[in-house]
This record gives sequence, C-alpha cells and structure tokens, in this order.
Amino acid sequence: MAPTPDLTLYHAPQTRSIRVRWLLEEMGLPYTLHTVQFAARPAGDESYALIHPLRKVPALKDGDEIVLDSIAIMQYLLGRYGPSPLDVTPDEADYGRFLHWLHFGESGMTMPVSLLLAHTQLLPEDKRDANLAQWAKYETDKLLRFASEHGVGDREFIAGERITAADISITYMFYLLKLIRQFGDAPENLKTYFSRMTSRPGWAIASSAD
Ligand SMILES: N[C@@H](CCC(=O)N[C@@H](CS)C(=O)NCC(=O)O)C(=O)O
Repeated sequence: MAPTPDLTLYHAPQTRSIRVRWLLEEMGLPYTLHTVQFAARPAGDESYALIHPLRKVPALKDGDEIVLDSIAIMQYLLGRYGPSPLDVTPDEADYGRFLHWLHFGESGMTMPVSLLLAHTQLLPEDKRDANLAQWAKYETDKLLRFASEHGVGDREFIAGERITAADISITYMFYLLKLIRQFGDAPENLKTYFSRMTSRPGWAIASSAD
C-alpha cells in the first residue's frame, strides 16, 4: 500500500526550496509550507537547527523522517510517492540523461554560480574579488553553453517528452542567475526554455513571495 504523505516543506522564497515546492505542486501532493526567515543568516531561528543542523533551506519533514538537499528531496518524493511522470525510470531510454541533468542543475552548476553570487552581490564590497568574479562568470557561461548545446538544444524538455525533475533542477539555476542579473546574455534557446518552464502554474505557486 502507498504510504500516506505527512509533508512539511521548510521553505524560503527565491531559494532552492522552490524546486521542492514546484515538484510537490506538479505531483499534486498535499503539504504544509513552513516559511523560514532568510533575511539574516543562518536561516531560521535556533529551533530550526533541529530540522536542518546547517540551517539551510530546503528541508522536508515526512512524518518523523527529515530529508535535506533539494535534489535528494526530489528523488525521495518521486521514489516514495511515485510512480510519477516527473520521474524517469531505469527502463526508459532517457534515464541516464535524466540523472545527469537532474544533478547538473545543482552539483554541476553550484560552485561557479555561488562564487559569482558571492563576489558580485553577497559579500560586502571590500571583500569581493573581481578576478574570482570574472573567473566564475567565465565558468558559468561555459556551463550555460554546454546546457544550450548538449542539453536543451531544440528540445521542449531536457529529458524525455514531458516535464521531469531534471527540468525543475536546471530551471531553478537559471532563475538564480536571472535574480543576480547574470542570465541576460545566456544562449537564446535557454531563455526560451526558461520562459516556457516558468509559464507553468506550478512554477507560479512555487516562486510566489510567500
Ligand atoms: N545543495 C543544497 C544547498 C542548500 C543551500 O545552500 N541553500 C541555501 C538557499 S538556496 C541556503 O540555505 N543558504 C543559507 C546559508 O548557507 O546559510 C540543496 O540543494 O538543498
């Protein structure tokens, strides 16, 4: 028998918890949203450390179980509450491709994008390193070209013929780049893909200000 979900998403607007919220919306799963304060760091109050010892978002609580890290949480939801069309299963042709782009959105892109964010916006101006920012921009652009030429191409979705968690993963990274004004010179097919993905009702809910 399928387990009954008892889901609380620890979320902050504009952060990686958007991925999880978007997936929950696309899967039609019921969840409680717990908004974590994100204006000051670390995120949340001291009690939040009982949920996420690093005081980051997202975190997902399912009954007594806590799952951390946005990609792992998405895999957890697909595995526990699937089967879902948002997943690509090992018997499907695009399984390897799905796994690659699912993880590329986070593990492939986070390092240069975080450096770019830190050294153009997050750090106080006197702590920013212009050379590091320039290198991070170079690396980020290289990854965007890779995603453009070897990922999105002229496809509607990054893996398979339907939206999957891999689309959710990379769309969030493009959104983050847009937030920090580093997506304006992205390849045109990525911009078109981003507009298409973010026109979905699930995105509108997941990316809302609450
Ligand atoms: N790999 C983790 C990254 C989590 C993460 O760094 N979240 C950011 C928000 S997008 C955060 O909470 N930052 C606050 C901090 O690092 O103190 C994931 O995908 O969930």
